[in-house]
Amino acid sequence: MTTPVAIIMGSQSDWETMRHAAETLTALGVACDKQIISAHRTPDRLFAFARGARAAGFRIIIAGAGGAAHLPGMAASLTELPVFGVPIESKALSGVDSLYSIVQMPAGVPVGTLAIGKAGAINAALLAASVLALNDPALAGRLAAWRKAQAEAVAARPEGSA
Ligand code: RP5
Repeated sequence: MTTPVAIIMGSQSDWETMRHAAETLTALGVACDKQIISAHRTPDRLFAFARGARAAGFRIIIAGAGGAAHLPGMAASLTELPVFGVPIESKALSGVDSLYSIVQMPAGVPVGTLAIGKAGAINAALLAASVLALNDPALAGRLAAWRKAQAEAVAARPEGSA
């Protein structure tokens, strides 16, 4: 049994955000591998990972990076697997730098870009699960149940409004 999703991130400091992607996938019963791969500090690791990702059995890559966030785009340049990019909320520019770095890919090398921070990490996992669920009815059922539980957890009226 191969692991379908690779979660890669530029630094240990990104884990606090990217753990939400891992936790969401785990809740849906989707196995994921987690690796620190920096486009700038460990370029050889990036090339080896991205060029071998399909052969390793991965089907989707979730890549989180902050600041000059070149990791998702460079990974996408080295593989035809779907790459979802999560902009990390950077200290200096609140993640706008990360967002712009990830979202403005040139035509021909796509990165599906999510929101900055925790919401983006969770949604990257949900999007990955949605894609995998196209060929996995059991996962489609778990995803539908996850959405139903989310809807049921939302109160009809705000607390303290009576
Ligand atoms: C990026 O630089 C990483 O993705 C991280 O978000 C940012 C800062 O990294 P550290 O200095 O915390 O290692 O490459």
